[in-house]
Amino acid sequence: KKFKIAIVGATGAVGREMLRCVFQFNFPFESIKLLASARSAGKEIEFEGHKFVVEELTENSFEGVEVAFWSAGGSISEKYMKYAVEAGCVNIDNTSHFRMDPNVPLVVPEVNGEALVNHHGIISCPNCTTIMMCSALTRLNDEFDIERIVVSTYQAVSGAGVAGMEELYRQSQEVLDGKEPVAKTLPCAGDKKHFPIAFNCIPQVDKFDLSNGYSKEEMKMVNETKKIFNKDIEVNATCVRVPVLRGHSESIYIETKKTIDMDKVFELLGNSTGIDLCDDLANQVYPMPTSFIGDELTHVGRVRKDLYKDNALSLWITGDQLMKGAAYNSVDIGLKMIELGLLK
Ligand code: A2P
Ligand code: 11C
Repeated sequence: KKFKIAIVGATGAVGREMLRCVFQFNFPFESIKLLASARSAGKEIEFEGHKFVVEELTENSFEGVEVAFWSAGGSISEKYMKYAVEAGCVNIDNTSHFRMDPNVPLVVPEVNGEALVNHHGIISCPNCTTIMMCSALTRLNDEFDIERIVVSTYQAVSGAGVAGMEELYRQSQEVLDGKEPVAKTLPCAGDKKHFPIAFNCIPQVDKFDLSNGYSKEEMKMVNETKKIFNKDIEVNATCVRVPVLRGHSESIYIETKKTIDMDKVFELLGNSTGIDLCDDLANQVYPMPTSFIGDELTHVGRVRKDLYKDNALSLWITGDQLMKGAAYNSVDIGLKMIELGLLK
C-alpha cells in the first residue's frame, strides 16, 4: 500500500531532510503535501523530479492525509496536531511537545520499536542527542545492564534550525573581516541574552531550569532515556553548543550492573542495527561530524574500559542529528509501523 503523507515544517532544517528520507528510504507514498507557515505558501520545491508547492498549515490541512511527519516546533504540534488526529491521520512528531505524555510512545525503532503498538494517533521522536545515545547503548544495556550514564555533548548549530546555521556562517565571516560578531539567536532564541558561537563554545542548549541547575536539553536526555529504556537509569548530562555546522557528538561514560567484557562490547557494537563502529586508534580512526554529513547511522569510536572500575567504560559518538537524530528516525518509525502492520 502507498500512503498519502504530509510533512509539517517542510521548509525547515529537519523538514527538508524528512522529504529526502521519504525518497531515500522508500517510504511508500501516493502523494506528499508540504506544509509550512503562510510565509512559505506558494513556494516551489523540486526534488527527485517531483515539483511540490508548499501550502500553509491550517486546521483543514489533514483531510485525506494518512501519515504526517511533524517538525515545525512544539507550539505548532500543540496547536494543530489535534485536527490531524481527528482527521484519522497517524502523526510522527519530532518536537518535544508530546514526548513525556504516557499515552504517546517515544521511539527509537532499534531500541523500543515494540512500544509503537500502544499508539493513539501520535508517536514522538526523541530529542536528537537522546536518540543517538540510546541507539549506541541499547545492545550494551541488554548485555551489561546500564545503571548510570554521564554524558557531555558537542552540538552543532543546525540543532537550532536554519537560523542557527545562518548565524554561524555570518558570524564567522564577521570575525574574519575583523568585525565584532553579532549574536541574534544562540544559545536560545527565547532567552534574554545571546552570545556568539563563531570561534566559541556555549554551555547552554535551550533554557535553564533554575530550580535544579540543568538546561531543558539536559533534562530531555535524563527523562527521555528513562522512558525509552523503560528503566530507571541515572543520567547526568552537560549539553554544549559548538561551532560545527552539522553533526552532534557526545562523550559518554557508563556504569553497568555486570562486569564489562570488552571483546563482547566490540562484538555487540560491530553488529548493531543503526551503528557504525569506527574505532582503530593505531590508524587514528574515530568518528567526527564532518565525516558523516547526510547519513543515517550513529558512529561510535574511542571505546575504552575505565581505568579503575571493571563495570565502566567510555565512548565517543557522532551522528548527523538532522538525520539519525530527527528526520531519519521519524521516517524509520513510519517504516517500522508498516512492518508491524500498524499503518494500513
Ligand atoms: P517557514 O519556513 O514558513 O517559517 P527550522 O527548525 O529550520 O527553523 O524550521 C521551522 C519550520 O517550521 C519551517 O518549515 C517553518 O516554516 C515552520 N513553521 C514555523 N512557524 C510555523 C507556523 N506558524 N505554521 C506552520 N509552519 C511553521
Ligand atoms: C538542539 N537538540 O540541538 C536540539 C534541537 O527537542 O527536538 C532539537 C530539540 C528537540 O538544539
